Amino acid sequence: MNRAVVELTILGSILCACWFVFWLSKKRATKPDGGYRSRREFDVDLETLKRTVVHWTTTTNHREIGILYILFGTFAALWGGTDAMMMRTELLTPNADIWSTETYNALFTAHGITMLFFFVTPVFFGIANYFVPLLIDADDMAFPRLNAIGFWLLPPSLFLARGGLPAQVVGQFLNLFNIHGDLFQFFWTLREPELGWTLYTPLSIQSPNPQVNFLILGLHLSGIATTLGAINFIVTIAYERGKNVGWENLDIFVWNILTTSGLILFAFPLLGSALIMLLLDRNFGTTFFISEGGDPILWQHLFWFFGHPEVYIIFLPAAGLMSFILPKFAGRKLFGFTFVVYSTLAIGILSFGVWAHHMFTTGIDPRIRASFMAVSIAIAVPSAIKVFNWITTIWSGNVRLTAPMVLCISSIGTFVVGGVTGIFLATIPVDILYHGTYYVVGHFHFIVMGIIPFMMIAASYYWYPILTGRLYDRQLALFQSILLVFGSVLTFGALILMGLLTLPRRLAFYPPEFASFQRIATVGAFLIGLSVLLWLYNMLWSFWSGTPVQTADVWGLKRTQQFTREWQWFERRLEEKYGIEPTEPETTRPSSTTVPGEGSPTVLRTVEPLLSTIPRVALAAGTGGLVGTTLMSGVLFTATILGVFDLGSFSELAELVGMQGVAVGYLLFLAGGMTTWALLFAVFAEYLPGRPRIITGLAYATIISVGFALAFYTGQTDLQLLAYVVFVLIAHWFYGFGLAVTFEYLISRWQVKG
Ligand code: HEM
Ligand SMILES: [Cu+2]
Repeated sequence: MNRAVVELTILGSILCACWFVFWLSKKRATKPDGGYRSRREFDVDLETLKRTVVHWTTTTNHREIGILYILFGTFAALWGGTDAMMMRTELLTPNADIWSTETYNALFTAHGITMLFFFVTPVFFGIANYFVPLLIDADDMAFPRLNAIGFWLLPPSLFLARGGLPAQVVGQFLNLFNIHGDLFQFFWTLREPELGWTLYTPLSIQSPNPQVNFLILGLHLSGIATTLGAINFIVTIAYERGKNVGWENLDIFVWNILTTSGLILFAFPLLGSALIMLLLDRNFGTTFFISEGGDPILWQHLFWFFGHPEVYIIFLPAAGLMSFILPKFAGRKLFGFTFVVYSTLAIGILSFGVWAHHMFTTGIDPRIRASFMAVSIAIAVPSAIKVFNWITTIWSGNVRLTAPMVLCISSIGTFVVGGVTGIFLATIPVDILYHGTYYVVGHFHFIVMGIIPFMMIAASYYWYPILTGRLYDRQLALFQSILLVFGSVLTFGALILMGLLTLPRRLAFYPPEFASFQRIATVGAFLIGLSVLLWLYNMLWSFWSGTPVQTADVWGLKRTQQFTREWQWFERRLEEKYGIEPTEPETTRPSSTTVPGEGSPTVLRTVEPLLSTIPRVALAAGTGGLVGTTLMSGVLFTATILGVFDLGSFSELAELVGMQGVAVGYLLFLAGGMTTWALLFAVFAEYLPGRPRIITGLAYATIISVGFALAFYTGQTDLQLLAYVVFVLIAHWFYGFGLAVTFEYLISRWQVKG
């Protein structure tokens, strides 16, 4: 199949559908008097169109540039996502029969580059552009025009980086109309590069595809754009803070953007230099990265000196959003705020000292390797500090399960999986085994998918009222979030499992025994795709048709004193523009306190009484079980003497655990009666019929006697069988009686609600 045409068609169709949803929702949006708009109100005249275009292309307002960034990043995500879906489609079958192997190579290269450079950082820059000035009480960014330049460099760099694809399609159209000639040579020679996002030398030097040069230039340009943005954020946060905003009360998201910008400032210029060296090697005969006169490994050092900090450049803003949004729905402020800030700064510094963990298998000096292993494992500590603080925030909070909260909680889980698999990979022996396998792909996708887009989507829901003045469809959002989490765990969980079986990555084909794993991963990926489309639909449709906000305190943040500056700004604006008066909540409580019984009702406080009862309930059940089994044993012995029950069958119980003997079997029986069955009774007694509890005990015993009768049946027939069944039943009733009565007595004596 012709991938270039297919890909552009898919992308084009998604964009057209987006436009259609947007248009339709506008048309359907009711007017204040309840009626629909007339057709005339829709027609846009040329003048307005021109004005809008000029306005949006020349704006220097931080909020508008923020929106442009977000739109650009979303477009890139759809493009990179289409690449991902096409890869997963190829991997449905063991052979490379849907696309060619070359196409697959081009797909993962384009996917990685588009996602990392053109999706993640632009979207985070967009969010930061919009909200950082509001959060620090600044009028705008420090350099508004630089801000605009930073954004407008991005579309040309994306075009340079991915121009191979449209060029290929144009070439095919020219062929269709039989147009040839030197002038158009360009369209037949450009192909999407097949190098991997790491552009490893010597392959990237030897590749004859001229598109590689454009890719290098595009990446260089995007690096300049990113560095400009970072400088702007640093200066804005340092110098543009309002009167009441000091370093001590800077919001956590702002801290993260500041650290990220610092990392960018040191990492991206280095990438820029390395890219220029690569360009010189390719076109002007220098030998930086060539074996004769240079060293291909040098590229890896330079690239990963940028590349590892890049990992944190894309992760830290997501961590900032988590630390920012999670407390709002946990009803208490972030636990251990200062620790989270210091952990962010520590990550920022340590991230420059671990790059060689990507090069453990290149034959570098083992002593150097060992020290890089140590630092790589150490960097897990600040990340773990964050995780513990997030968990504690939830633990001591009063959780509201909104869509953003579902995404926050899930992200903690996926981040832990991504992080822990990363610590394994940082260990040299493990890395030697799993380097270049799906284990690596699974590991990093648990992060690049499992926290980065999750948190972007959480933020899009959380701030949607500020961005649009309307509410999104909350039901759909909840469904979409759960689907996204489910799809991600399915896809990338399957990848980790295939990786454990050491399936090599970056290949369009694989041994047939991996087919079911691969199919599961593809199904999961399509679920992710579907959920992203649902998100897009929700965002676009609610833009015109969502319920307009009636109050600035959409999330009830005032109640827990977390009505942060961006919402205060929104409140002022609603009042100025629409005369919506600020609201006051009926009750407020501090967002955290050490006084017991005050502050938000916590998970801890609801769980605590339960926790303290568990040991006593268990003890009561165990004692009840002992009394019950003792009574039951009496009946069983009687039955044995009468010849309707065979004590020998206890030895079968012993064989189950690999031992022998009737006595061992009997002890096991006793233990089971005191633990498993007794505890099950304690848990489910509530749901069984019958009061007082003796009846419940008898009902329970009757149910479990069926299993016993089957398990201990030794071929009795006729009357003997009847007697066997009757004895089993009576034995169990004794058990149930002893259990229930003892249990009831003990828990009422200890005054536990059982
Ligand atoms: C819809 C969700 C996604 C799916 C189904 C997906 C799928 C894939 C697949 C199949 C590969 C190639 C594996 C191989 O053969 O080696 C890959 C590689 C990669 N993906 Fe994703 N991906 C997704 C989202 C993302 C996101 C959100 C990012 C970054 C923010 C990302 C970054 C990367 C990178 C950097 C590579 C490595 C490319 C290379 O080997 O050069 N992916 N992905
Ligand atoms: Cu790294």
